Amino acid sequence: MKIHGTRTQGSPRRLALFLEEKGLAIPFVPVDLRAGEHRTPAFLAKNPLGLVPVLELDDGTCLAETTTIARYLEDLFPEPPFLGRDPLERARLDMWARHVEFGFYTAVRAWFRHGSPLARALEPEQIPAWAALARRQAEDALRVLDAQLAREAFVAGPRFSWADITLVTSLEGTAAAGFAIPDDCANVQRWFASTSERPSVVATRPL
Ligand SMILES: N[C@@H](CCC(=O)N[C@@H](CS)C(=O)NCC(=O)O)C(=O)O
Repeated sequence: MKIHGTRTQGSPRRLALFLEEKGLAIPFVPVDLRAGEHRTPAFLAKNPLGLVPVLELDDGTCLAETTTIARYLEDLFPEPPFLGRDPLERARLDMWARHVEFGFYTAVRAWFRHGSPLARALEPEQIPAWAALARRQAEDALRVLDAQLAREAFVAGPRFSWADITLVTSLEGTAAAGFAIPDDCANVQRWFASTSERPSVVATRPL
């Protein structure tokens, strides 16, 4: 199997980091988003939404959506687990992963796409007011996570999980464009300082 998407960028990086943590190697096929490679007929045949990553199996079957791909890989390679060991842990991890993805990540992605000159190739009709609102939403989502990280070592509890992977990659991915963890989120800042040093995070960071 192979993963379409650039290993150090955005959502494909979530999978690269997950694979590093699991000690697995699956080849990545880089996709040049700025050149619009994800909108070509060949790519749209793999994912009609035109988004990376896509996992392509040896028989040509294609799976899109990063969390869906992570679940499939976790089913194939369960150890060590990042999506939960039993029904309650799976539900708790899923809840926090959704808080990160639909709360923080969705907002910070909208801020980036509508507010950063770096994203103009992806979002030709940038709306500055949308960026301003999304930034406030992203910061508010981080405040919810900050309260959780006051109680727990990691986003979903005592162990590093898929929720942490989504949070660290989206924070690092938008820092270069100017998104900063608010000053009143000391717990997120502490978590970020230690998580940024994990070997999997370092190994998948863009040079
Ligand atoms: N819901 C999708 C989102 C994936 C996504 O946003 N991918 C971005 C790169 S990080 C992309 O392909 N962007 C291209 C575009 O928006 O045109 C997932 O979780 O896989």
